[in-house]
Amino acid sequence: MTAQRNLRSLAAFLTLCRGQPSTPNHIWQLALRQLYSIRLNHHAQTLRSETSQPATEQQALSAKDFRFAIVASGWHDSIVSRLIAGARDALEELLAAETAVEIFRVPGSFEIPLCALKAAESGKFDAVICLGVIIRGETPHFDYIAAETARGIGEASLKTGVPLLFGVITADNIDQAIDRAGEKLNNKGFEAARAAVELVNLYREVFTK
Ligand code: DLZ
Repeated sequence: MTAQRNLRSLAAFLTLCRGQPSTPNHIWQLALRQLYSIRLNHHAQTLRSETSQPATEQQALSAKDFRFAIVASGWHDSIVSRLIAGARDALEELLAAETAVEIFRVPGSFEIPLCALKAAESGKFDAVICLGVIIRGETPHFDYIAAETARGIGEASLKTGVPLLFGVITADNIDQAIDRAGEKLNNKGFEAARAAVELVNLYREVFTK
């Protein structure tokens, strides 16, 4: 709407200039600058609307016939439970069978990588969705746990060739963590599960003989 209004006022201005015997150079420059800024605004608006949803949002995505493991930690259980629910919602929405999803609970996020590695190595799952909540405390503990959890999950994925999804919230405080365990794409569990489905489809499509 703003771009349209700007464009209208620029058009009115140019019409006015056309009626003048000679329009000074700097006025034309002003008009050109205005036109350029309208173009930039329009471009930014388009980019914003394109990036607000993952590209796959527009594609037909299906979790049918795939199997998923969810590895979830026990610390901050009320928030982790929301991540599990979010992941289940996404998988159900994408038509995964209830029996195609297995949940494994570990004590804390630090324990996620090994369990995820074992699940991936079992050959029973097409993807492993890792869920946890790590909240910054007053000691450097947070940094060690967060770094090791991320590193371990990434390493297990590369080692096994199975997609392992990082649905672990690392937050400065409990409110930040709750914000990331909301509805649909505001829920890291939902987001990770959708990404899992996206990946298994991609790998089956592209890398299967
Ligand atoms: C010890 C600990 C701390 C301080 N904070 C968290 C946390 O915010 N989130 C989490 O998932 N786990 C935490 N843990 C537990 C560790 O992950 C791990 O379970 C223990 O250090 C035992 O190995």
